[in-house]
Amino acid sequence: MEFNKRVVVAGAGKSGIGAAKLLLEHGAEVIIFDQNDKADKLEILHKLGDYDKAGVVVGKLEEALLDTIDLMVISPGISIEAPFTEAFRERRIPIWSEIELAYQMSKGTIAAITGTNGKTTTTALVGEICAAYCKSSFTVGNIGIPFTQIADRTTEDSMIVAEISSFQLEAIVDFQPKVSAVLNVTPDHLDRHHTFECYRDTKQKITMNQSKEQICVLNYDDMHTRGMAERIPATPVFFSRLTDLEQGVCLKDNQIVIRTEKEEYPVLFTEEMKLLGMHNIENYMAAIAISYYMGVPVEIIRKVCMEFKGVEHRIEFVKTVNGVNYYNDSKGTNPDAAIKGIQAMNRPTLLIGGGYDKKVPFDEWIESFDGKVRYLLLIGQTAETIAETARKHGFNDIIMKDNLEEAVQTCYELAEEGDAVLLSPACASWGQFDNYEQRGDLFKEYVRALPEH
Ligand code: UMA
Repeated sequence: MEFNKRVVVAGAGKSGIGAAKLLLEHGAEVIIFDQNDKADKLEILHKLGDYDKAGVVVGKLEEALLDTIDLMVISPGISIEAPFTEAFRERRIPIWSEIELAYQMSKGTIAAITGTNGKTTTTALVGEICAAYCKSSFTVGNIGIPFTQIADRTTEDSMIVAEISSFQLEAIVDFQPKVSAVLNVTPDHLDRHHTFECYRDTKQKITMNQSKEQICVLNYDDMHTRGMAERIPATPVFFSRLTDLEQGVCLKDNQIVIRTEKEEYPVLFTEEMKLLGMHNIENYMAAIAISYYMGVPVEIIRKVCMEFKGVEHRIEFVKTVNGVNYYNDSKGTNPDAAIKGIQAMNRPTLLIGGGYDKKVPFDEWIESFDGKVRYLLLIGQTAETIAETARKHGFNDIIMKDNLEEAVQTCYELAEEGDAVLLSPACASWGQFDNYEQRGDLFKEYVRALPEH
């Protein structure tokens, strides 16, 4: 497909590079624009490859340049309300999110999964299920591989499983998955979406272009996603851990079953799952519903569910040192996810938290400590706010640290045999790290270097 347009790609991260390369490959002229004035232009050009229709601008974009621009493709990390986007709107230049571009340029059917928590685990599981069924299957999106990066490799038979964040949904236009899913909605990213209602409605956009023949999988146990069923154009399919549903995916004597209008299909017993925690039962249920409606046979779904081992950085066991278990939950980037992390601990815990400030409250996270947390070690921008909240709730065993390495060292010195040390920050990593993966990798590196006495 030829794409003879002049395009500004905003953001020179993974998704910006993926989008720019895809556009260049299809004949577009691309200016990649990054607001970071320290970004290395040559390095960005090098990442783009050998195309003479590529240009790079860093810092500020001259408005005069926009007169010849047909489209802007925006990276998820950049808000659609960023001041520089105004000049595009004034000129009526369409703004597409990176996943919209990927959708326009790809073939095959899409399962798109969003929600505040559990989306990476659910996406990874659906991805493995689809890969066991379909030779041409791809697992992409917020999980780490930009959708644009693989768009050219898709065919009519491809199955694309995409983890979709609220950021990626801000600027979709026609994006239309065969099966969408909203797993749950709790406050997150309010610095970007302002109010909880805006955040919830942005999540709901995942289904906005679907038709009645297409499916939206929703969590019956979450009042916000349950409520979406009445507002969406797709056919809703519920999953529920707490209610025996007439139709949908639910539990029957500890066994996850799929109930359709005509049949009931047993899939697997919860004891057969390798991942622990109630939230993972929900993730499996959602993944089972999504895969079933993507057309994967139940036997394949069952087999992959039984083998699935989970994802890195999510309550990931790292090592035992001097009888102390260390866990990496760097993906606990909001209070709700971090609550799941602390709930999964069955030992006295030294908890490392804090990071970038997304302006969300920490009260429920502190309340979930439930006498389990021996010390709370705080790092990053939110350290002081979390400490204040903790004291308000009567929790005073707080230690402030300058960085993650020092926090790990202090845990090592204070932990006693039989304890757990958990990195589950309840905050995004930005400010101190590039992303949660880097934070988790460094944590594991520090832990692996700790000596036994
Ligand atoms: N930049 C600007 N202006 C801004 C912000 C950023 O110019 O206002 C520039 C930065 O200088 C940088 C580039 O944009 O060069 C970074 O772009 P990006 O932040 O969109 O990051 P990518 O590398 O493209 O990664 C993005 C997702 N990042 C975010 O949404 C923040 C990755 O999700 C995703 O894996 C990747 O696309 C592939 O699809 C990460 C994430 O943190 C895991 N997601 C959030 C979360 O899970 O909570 C939503």
